[in-house]
Amino acid sequence: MADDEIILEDLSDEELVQQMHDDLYDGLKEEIEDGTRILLKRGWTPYDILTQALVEGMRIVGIDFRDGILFVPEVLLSANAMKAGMTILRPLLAETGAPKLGKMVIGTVKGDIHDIGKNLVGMMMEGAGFDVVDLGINNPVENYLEALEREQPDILGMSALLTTTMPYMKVVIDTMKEKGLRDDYVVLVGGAPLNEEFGKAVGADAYCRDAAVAVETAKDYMRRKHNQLAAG
Ligand code: B12
Repeated sequence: MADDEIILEDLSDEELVQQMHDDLYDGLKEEIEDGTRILLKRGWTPYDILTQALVEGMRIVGIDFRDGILFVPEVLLSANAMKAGMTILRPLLAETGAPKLGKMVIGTVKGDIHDIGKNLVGMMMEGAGFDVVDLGINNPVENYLEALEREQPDILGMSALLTTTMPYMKVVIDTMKEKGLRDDYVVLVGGAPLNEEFGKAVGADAYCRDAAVAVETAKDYMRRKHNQLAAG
């Protein structure tokens, strides 16, 4: 054992979270899995682990990626480590026993392979009681339309992380309009480069900054839908 090897169990919560940021940065999958399990054992909620250890760690990776300190292969390792942590948390988030609120189809748009944020939104929506059908990455408009037809969801969610792919959301929404389908669904959009104004401009019902806002917004729309049905 190297002298400087760190025993995760021996760290305080604060030190462990800090160490997990470093391990995520270094793309250390097993360490992230261990850290996630230790925090769970210490009574942390899956949501706190997600946001404080994993998402915050990825935010730091993002800064150094932007600044040319980290490159794609390294960030891929970080992403894999993050996903390993999310895999442990997913069943716990989905296990809340919340009553079924509705159904969502979600996918990353054509040309874009970023899926961590989309997966996180899917997990949180499941945890809140939505059935989630995940179309994965790089989805052309046909995939969305087929899934809407097949799954008859209440909500369509689209994710984009690149300024070059986010305009594709408008292609999907415009096609839905052409086919007379737009008003049958609540369309939520998200991804780091988007904002409220963009959401409005492409004709989405709402832009959601993060997974927690996505859940609240989705619940809100479902409440309105039920009230309308009750009134009508
Ligand atoms: C990880 C990462 C990668 C990984 C992706 C791995 C994976 N499986 O996802 C890899 C290494 C593959 C990658 C590749 C590339 N990347 Co990249 N990547 C990132 C990075 C560092 C983190 C993204 C992430 O996972 N964040 C963590 C999650 C939790 O946050 P999030 O995605 O924003 O999601 C949250 C919200 O946005 C929201 N949300 C997201 N989706 C949705 C959907 C709905 C419906 C709702 C309601 C909400 C919602 O909720 C989420 C949870 O809270 C970002 C940096 C950044 N600041 O975003 C760059 C970044 C997005 N990448 C960038 C670039 C340039 C690229 C490449 C072009 C690099 C290259 N030269 O090849 C390629 C493009 C590949 C492609 N065609 O898609 C740029 C984009 C710049 C721009 N303006 O367009 C960024 C911003 C980095 C930078 N500053 O330069 N990348």
